[in-house]
Amino acid sequence: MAAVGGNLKEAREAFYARLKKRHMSPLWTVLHDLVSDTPRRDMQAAIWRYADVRDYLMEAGELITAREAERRAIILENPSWPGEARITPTLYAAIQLVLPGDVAPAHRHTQSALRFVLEGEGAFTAVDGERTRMHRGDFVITPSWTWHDHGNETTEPMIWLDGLDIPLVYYMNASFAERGAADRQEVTKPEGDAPARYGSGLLPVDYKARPYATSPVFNYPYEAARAALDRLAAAGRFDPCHGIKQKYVNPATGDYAMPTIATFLQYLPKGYSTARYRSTDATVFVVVEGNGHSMVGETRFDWGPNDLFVVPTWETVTHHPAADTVFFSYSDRGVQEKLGLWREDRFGEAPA
Ligand code: GTQ
Ligand code: FE2
Repeated sequence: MAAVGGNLKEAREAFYARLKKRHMSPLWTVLHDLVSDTPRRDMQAAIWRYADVRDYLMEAGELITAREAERRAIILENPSWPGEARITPTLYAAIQLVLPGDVAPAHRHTQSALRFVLEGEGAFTAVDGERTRMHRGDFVITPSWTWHDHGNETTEPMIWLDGLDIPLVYYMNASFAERGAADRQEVTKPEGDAPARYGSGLLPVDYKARPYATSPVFNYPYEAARAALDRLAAAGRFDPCHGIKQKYVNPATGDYAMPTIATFLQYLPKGYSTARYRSTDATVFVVVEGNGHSMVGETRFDWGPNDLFVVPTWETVTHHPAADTVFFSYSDRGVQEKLGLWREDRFGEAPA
């Protein structure tokens, strides 16, 4: 160092410039950004009000058909990352409109999708040869690389939330997609086959579950899930941070229903304010029932049915329901758990 005398700063800059030309860079200028003491704070909390999003979606319905759009959906982007189709670091959210008579043509891709129905009764999606009719609050899965098309033979629009692992797959650059030869895939199984075969507490005798497989049950109806929450609420044992919170699971493995997206259904009775909580999985919340507000860091979000908000990584959250409330939520928790990365902070509160 003595050799460079008083011009150390200039010598360093010159050195960095020479490194850059050779596609190299000094670790010590970026180490604390790369290996941060706590998760980055570059993601924002945000809320989308349903009435607002719905208006835009109906406008889209006048401007483009489902066939031309392939999927008529409006992406909810985290305000921190415009143009990136990300609502959290790894996950995507959009609101999709399927109008009466629409054909959202068959395609398949390596990205996994969840649907959570916000409005409408009885439109369908077909997944690998089987149709399922969808109702408000149903959680429906399109597994990776399965053919799927959507349609609506009812007289009312259907609107659902699309949750996909698009940013995760993009980051790993593992995207493949194919468009079907026909708009509609061939229906090869009767409606109700999957719930009977896999979703009734019974499995085919020689069924072999693969680790990390997507659940063979591809529609988790709200009615059954809601009834279960009611019974659990009556039994008590509320978690101070979560109230009653259940995860959707693959009945063959006991693991999350989807490999890349963990999904949850949660009940908070009127007046039950939750204790402070944070975790490393940035989470998208959908208000299925109820109204109230949440504090996400210092920000207050007032919410009602079908509003959607996102809680950033490691941001402290509390919920304050003014009526009996049900949340659907999703995050990359399952991925983080498998990689040994997931952490939570309950600020001293014990789980229920
Ligand atoms: O419904 O198949 O929001 O493939 C994004 C990609 C929906 C779908 C999205 C998709 C779909
Ligand atoms: Fe798709």
